Amino acid sequence: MSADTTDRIISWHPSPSKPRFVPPPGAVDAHCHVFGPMADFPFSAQAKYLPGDAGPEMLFALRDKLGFDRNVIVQASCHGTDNAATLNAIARSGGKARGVAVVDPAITDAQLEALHEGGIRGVRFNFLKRLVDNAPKDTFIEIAHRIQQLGWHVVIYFEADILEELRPFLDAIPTLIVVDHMGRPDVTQGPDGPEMLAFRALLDSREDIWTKVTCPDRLEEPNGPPWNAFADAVCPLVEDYPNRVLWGTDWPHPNMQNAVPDDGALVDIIPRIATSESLQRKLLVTNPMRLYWPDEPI
Ligand code: 0GY
Repeated sequence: MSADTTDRIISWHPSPSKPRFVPPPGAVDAHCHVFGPMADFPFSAQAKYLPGDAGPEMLFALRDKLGFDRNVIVQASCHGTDNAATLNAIARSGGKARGVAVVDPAITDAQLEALHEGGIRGVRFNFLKRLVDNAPKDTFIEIAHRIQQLGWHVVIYFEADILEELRPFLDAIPTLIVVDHMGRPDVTQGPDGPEMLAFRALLDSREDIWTKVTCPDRLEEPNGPPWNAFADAVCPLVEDYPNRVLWGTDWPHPNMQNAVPDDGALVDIIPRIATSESLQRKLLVTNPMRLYWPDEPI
C-alpha cells in the first residue's frame, strides 16, 4: 500500500475528554499502538490500512492526560513484522513502555534477544482476515516455543466465530496467553450469552489464559458511550477472573475512523467493569506489572 494512492486514515479523537475516573498510581495502558511516523518508519507493503502518523509523543501526551503512568505498545498490523516503530516508542518512553512484537518466522535468536533488550515481552498472533493475509498455526506454535525461553507470552487476536476451531491450537501454546478484546464476543448477548460462555470455558480450561477487557467501541453496536451492554457483560468477568485481566485504550484505534471513540469516555468505563479499588488496582497495576515489568516492585 502506498501513501500516494491511498488517503491516510485518522482514527483517533482530536481532543479526548479528561476522564472523571482517576486511575490508581502506576496504572498501565496495556493495549495501545503507534503508527510511524511514516517518514522514519514506513508502513508494511502488506498493510491493510494506511494511517496518519500517531507517534510516541502523541501517545505519551494522551497517557498523561488520562492519568496513566505506563504503556504496553502492541505492534500494529500496518507495520508488519518490522518492529522499529514500536521499539522507537519504547526507547523514547524512559522505561515507561514495553511492547509486544509481530515476528517473521525466520527471525534469528540474536534478533529475538535484541527485541527483548528493546523492551519486547510478547509476540502477537493475529487471526483477523481483514488485517493479515495468513495466520499459519504450525509456524505460530514454533515461534511460541522459541519465545518461551525468553519468558515472553503470546497475545492472540481472533473473533468469536473461530474460537472453537482455534481450541487445539490454543491448547498447544506452551506459554501464557493473552487474548485481545476477549476474542470479540457479542456483548449484546449479555454476560451469560453463548459467546461470553464460550470464552469463559476457554479461561476455565487453563489458569494461564488472560484477557484484555478492552474495546467497548469495537464490541457494542451502536457504538457508545455509555456502552451499557459491554459493562453488563464484562463486569462479571473481571469479578470472576480478577488476576487475569488487563485494560487498555487501544489508541490510536486502528480502523475506527467511522466511529472514533473519546479516550476519556473509554477510561470512564473502568469503574463500571472493575467496581472496587481492589479490582481496579489488579486490572490497571498489579496484573500488567506482573506480565510486563516483573523485575520491578509493585
Ligand atoms: C486492535 C484492533 C485492530 C487492529 C489491529 O494490528 C492492528 O492493526 O490490532 C482492528 O482493526 O480490529 O486491537 O488494535
